[in-house]
Amino acid sequence: MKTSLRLLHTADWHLGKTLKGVDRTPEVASALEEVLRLVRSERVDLVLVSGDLMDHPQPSTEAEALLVEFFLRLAEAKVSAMAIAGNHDSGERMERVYRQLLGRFGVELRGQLAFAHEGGVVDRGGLRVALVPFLSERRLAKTLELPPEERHLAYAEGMRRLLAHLAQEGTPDVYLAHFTVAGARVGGGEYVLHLAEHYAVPPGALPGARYIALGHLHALQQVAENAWYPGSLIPLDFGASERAERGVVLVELPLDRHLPARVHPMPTNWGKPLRTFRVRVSQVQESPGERARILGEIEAFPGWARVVVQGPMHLELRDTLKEMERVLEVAWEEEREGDGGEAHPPPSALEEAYRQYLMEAGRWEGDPPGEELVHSFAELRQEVEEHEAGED
Ligand SMILES: [Mn+2]
Repeated sequence: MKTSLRLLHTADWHLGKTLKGVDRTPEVASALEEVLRLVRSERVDLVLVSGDLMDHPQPSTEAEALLVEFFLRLAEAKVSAMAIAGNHDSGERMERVYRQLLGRFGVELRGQLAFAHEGGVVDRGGLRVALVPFLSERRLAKTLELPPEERHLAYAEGMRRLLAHLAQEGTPDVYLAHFTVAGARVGGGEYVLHLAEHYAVPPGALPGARYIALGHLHALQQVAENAWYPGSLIPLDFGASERAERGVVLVELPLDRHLPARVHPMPTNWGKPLRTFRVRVSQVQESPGERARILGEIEAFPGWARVVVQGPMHLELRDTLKEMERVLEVAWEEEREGDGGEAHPPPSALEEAYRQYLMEAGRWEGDPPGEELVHSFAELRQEVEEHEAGED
């Protein structure tokens, strides 16, 4: 006799992702095959996808085809699924196209936030699940109908109210949500904008559900007693992604509500690994043997590589590296006296670049102070992006 439900929690697929011109979609597709294999071998009843199914609001046809195929194959296997939009997805597309279409096959998708009485909490054979797609700060203020004087209410407080509101008629068993929990580790590839401190929700603001299935941060981790991120399906970007642990989370939810959920994080190594190699020009020039050893090591690496070279520009070395099929980027750094050899990571978003500009221009301390300017800049950019995406 069945005594518990078996849930498989995944997130941040980023279908359609390209890295330095290389389409990663085939790697995500293989990872999704592995997910389907796990669904069978682990006898999963319900699959939860916590946002960022797509990398881009206007995804490639291949990305869309894979998304549809995945859910149809689950439906054929008579496995239920629920998913929400993340900040990379077009909430409107998910709501108006995929929800309509895949809803016919028993898949519950939400692109736009709904309160409990509007369908924001679904009941599947007694299991109540709250579906909380990504909300920008601006939309959160609008959704909660905050008066202008409260618009600057922190994101954390807004989310706390929202999550609590969804629990008005009894706390749902499970939440699906896409946001940053304060204090969590990033896994690489997230937008800096949406990771800024004012977007983080403290663990104390999370509801007392039996399980909270989070998406947004790309590293596998537990952030509260009942809340987990599975991380992205594949390593998405150079930097933190190279080392972060990723995977899926298998959750056994006893039918007896008084029993706690049993959570099994399952680390995976899907997708090609990413690695940054650091090379000094002086090292390469030392001897032909040393040069062959270094280049051989890069060539033998089975994933995608970035090479950071330190020292004076060396055209022949640069061209040799650029011709290697798996080397996606060659970056040059001036060698500095007493430099520990750490490359400064490139600014990963416009906000980072703007922050750096303010510091360099000596405008960090001032009126208004730097962080406030960056915040306004981020809001403005977000407004433009949302407008372009046809939201509102
Ligand atoms: Mn993501």
